[in-house]
Amino acid sequence: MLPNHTFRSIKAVFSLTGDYFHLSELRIVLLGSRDAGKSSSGNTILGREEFDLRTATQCVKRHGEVAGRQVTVVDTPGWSKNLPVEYTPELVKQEIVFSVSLCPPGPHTLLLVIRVDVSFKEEETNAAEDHLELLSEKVWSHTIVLFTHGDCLGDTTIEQHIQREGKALQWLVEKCGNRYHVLNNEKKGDVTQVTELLEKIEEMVAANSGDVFYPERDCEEGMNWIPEEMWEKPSLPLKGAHSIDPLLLSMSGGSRPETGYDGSEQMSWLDLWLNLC
Ligand SMILES: Nc1nc2c(ncn2[C@@H]2O[C@H](COP(=O)(O)OP(=O)(O)OP(=O)(O)O)[C@@H](O)[C@H]2O)c(=O)[nH]1
Ligand SMILES: [Mg+2]
Repeated sequence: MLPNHTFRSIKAVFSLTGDYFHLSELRIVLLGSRDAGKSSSGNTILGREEFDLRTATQCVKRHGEVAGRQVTVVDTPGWSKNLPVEYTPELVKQEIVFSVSLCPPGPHTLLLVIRVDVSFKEEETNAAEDHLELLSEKVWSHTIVLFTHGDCLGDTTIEQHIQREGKALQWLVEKCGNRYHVLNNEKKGDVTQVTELLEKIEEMVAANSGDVFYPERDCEEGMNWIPEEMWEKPSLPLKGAHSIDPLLLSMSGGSRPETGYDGSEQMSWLDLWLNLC
């Protein structure tokens, strides 16, 4: 049996298209404050109206083929833009933590969604930091800042915007390894903005040696509600084995039809081998 981290590295299989390596499968979690543009960004990434723009109280998972990749996007409920994490309802915090388990064996990236048309200062930065760290401090190496409302930038470049917003936003962008991207969700037909984002994600995955994000057990108290079994899943799940999601679904006391999750994402040794070849 391979250790977990080896499995996760192998799972990030790169294929060669032209002179660029890309992942055949990408798993993305969208996080951010309320109204930041998370659902709109999910729609832009998938190229269709998959996410309802009405505020959701639960995670929603959708899937599609985008630029030759199988892309899974998990949308999450947002926090209050400038309020400390203590003010966020317990259920919202649980959904944030739950989001990463919706795309086993873990998302390739977490996109921290921030709009460029409203100011983002220290309070907003603190709120983003605290909410992301519900998922452990490891989260930063897998996070990309996704700026929305790119159409509001006008002639200003994103670099100028980050500079003008000040130290707090600069600190946050640096914390994310200076990884950022801008989307104009009003221009859904602009496929280039999406493929560029996917390439940035792939670059980050490569820099992380193919590792996907999976929080460690010893992280923030926010993770404590996750059942034992989730942490003790086999390092190489075999086809037909129970996925962690039905378990979590039963924990949450009901079905989540909107997640569209059918538990069929386990990977067999054969899948693994074929992907490697
Ligand atoms: N002009 C412009 N409007 C945008 C853009 N992205 C999102 N919006 C608008 O911003 C508003 C909020 O977008 P949503 O995608 O619903 O934001 P959200 O983060 O999912 O919001 P909650 O689910 O309520 O937390 C909507 O009215 C969108 O149409 C963008 O790039 N440009
Ligand atoms: Mg939304």
